[in-house]
Amino acid sequence: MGLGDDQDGLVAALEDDAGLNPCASDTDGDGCNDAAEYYLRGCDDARNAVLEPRCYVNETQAEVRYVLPVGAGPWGRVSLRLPPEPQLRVFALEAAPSGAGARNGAEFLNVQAGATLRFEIVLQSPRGQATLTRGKIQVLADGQPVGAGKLLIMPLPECPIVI
Ligand SMILES: [Ca+2]
Ligand SMILES: [Ca+2]
Repeated sequence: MGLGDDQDGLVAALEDDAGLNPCASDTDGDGCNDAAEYYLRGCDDARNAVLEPRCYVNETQAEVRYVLPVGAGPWGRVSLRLPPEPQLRVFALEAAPSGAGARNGAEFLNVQAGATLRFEIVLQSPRGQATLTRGKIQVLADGQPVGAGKLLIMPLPECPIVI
């Protein structure tokens, strides 16, 4: 059983089972490749992150967006909790509307109700080390879970050997 021709990380038999196109890496064209659709059971949610390591790239990034509930908060700190993978790092990217939260490394401070927070997840040094991993992302507001998403780390594709 080999990989299909489309380099999406999913073998052709699984693509057939799931009704995905073995000749297109992103059958429905929504930006999530077919392996992510398959392993996450759908992948159009901004709270999901898919990390796809590439040959000769030391860092792979994915973005997670979360909208905090209206009618609660404000919160002192909002952060992401990821599965315990030592190579994963989180960075607070942006709070919207502007002034709805302050970036502070991996977390946001002074977050207003209804704010949309964008985080970046970085997989460092995936070369030769990334394996298929699925896990849960939790959004913590003042230490309490207020939301969840899914994380998929794709295995490293077969890379050409360079001497
Ligand atoms: Ca495919
Ligand atoms: Ca897709």
